[in-house]
Amino acid sequence: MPVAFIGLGANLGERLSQLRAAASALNAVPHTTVLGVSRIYETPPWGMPHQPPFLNAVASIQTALEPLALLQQLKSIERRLGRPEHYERWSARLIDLDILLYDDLVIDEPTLTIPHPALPFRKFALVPLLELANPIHPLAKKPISALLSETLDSSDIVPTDYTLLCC
Ligand code: A4P
Ligand code: MG
Repeated sequence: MPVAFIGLGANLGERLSQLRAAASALNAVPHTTVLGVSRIYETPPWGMPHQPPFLNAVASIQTALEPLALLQQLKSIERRLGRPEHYERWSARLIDLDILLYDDLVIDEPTLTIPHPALPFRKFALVPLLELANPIHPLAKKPISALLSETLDSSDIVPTDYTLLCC
């Protein structure tokens, strides 16, 4: 069954409980099991000045859902956790769920880009992903560890003592 990596982020509201609720909801998605969860990191807002800091984590999942069906499930979890259906892109958020990698698939469609285009540039995604696995990025043709050592992102991301506690 395909393995995917999901980025979780929140910078509004009860960030920790929202991340935990999202991880539990992910484990309840049909035909999907959470295989592992990273530590939770406190991270400065990337590319979004004047916003509160984020909590970020990554979960690995095994899923029989096709990528677009998985994206619909993630959007449904975001809405159930209070994220409005329409919002300004890159605005502060109660919860954000992104598909970072889905096996070694490469998809470039209007509603879905895999691998997530910003993955190589974001320590807050690369570091927790690397806690779980070191897959080859199918476009860069390099492992995540190599992307992390090459990234210019110097942000100070800090592991917390919190865990996702989900599954
Ligand atoms: N979409 C396309 N590809 C994907 C994918 N691989 N995973 C589409 C998920 N969604 C994908 O995303 C907008 C649309 O992108 C979706 O409807 C889907 O069809 P969104 O999550 O609804 O909106 P957004 O999050 O405002 O935009 P975007 O481009 O997803 O932004 P990112 O990449 O999520 O970045 N700094 C820190 N420290 N931590 C963060 O988590 N997050 C962002 C947002 C910026 N800075 C951050 C963080
Ligand atoms: Mg997003």
